[in-house]
Amino acid sequence: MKFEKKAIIFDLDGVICFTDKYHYQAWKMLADRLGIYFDEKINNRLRGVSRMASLEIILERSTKEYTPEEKEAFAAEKNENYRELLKNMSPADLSDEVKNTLDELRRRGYKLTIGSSSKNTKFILSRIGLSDFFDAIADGTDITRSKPDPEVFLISAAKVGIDPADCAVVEDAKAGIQAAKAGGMTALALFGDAAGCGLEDYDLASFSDLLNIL
Ligand code: B16
Ligand code: MG
Repeated sequence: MKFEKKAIIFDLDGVICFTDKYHYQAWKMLADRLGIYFDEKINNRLRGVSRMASLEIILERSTKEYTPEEKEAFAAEKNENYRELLKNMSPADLSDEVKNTLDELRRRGYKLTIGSSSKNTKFILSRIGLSDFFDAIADGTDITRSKPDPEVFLISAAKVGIDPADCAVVEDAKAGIQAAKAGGMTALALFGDAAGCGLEDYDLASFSDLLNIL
């Protein structure tokens, strides 16, 4: 199968690089401090979900009610833990497969952009040495509605002036696949709960499988 596209929009966490373990550790530190049960299975539900929506999922197991101000403080505390952990990342966290595939896609003339829910997108890209690589970045700082709303992908496409119908989105989260389809884009699922979710246009066997279908 071949997809005729002009731009490829990449999710960041779970597609370009893997920050799951740092999200997990940072949320776990907060949950332990608050005495709330939290495990890797619950963490899987946080993929592609915004920071505040993630906090609400964690607080489902809390016996206490918290005010909006307390919740803001918890989210800020988690983010401080998380950013400290992200300092462990380096260009070694960008695999050769991802880098070589991105380079080849660029050589083939595609616009390459990011569409991530994360407000830490630019920091993560700087840690893995991709600060200046992408043609455009749309992230958690640009949007008011998180995936499965298509806002982040529509902004990313608009930044490079490409019609949504000419964009393919690469996602590891079902919420991201839903967002791509809601935006009128082609949805390519890679790992996570995106793969086999039933809404995707194609299941990628690996990141470099992009070179077979584009
Ligand atoms: P932050 P993506 C998402 O990034 C993560 O998958 C999700 O786990 C996280 O809660 C969300 O970003 C917000 O991240 O707290 O850094 O703003 O997969 O959309 O690249
Ligand atoms: Mg993701």
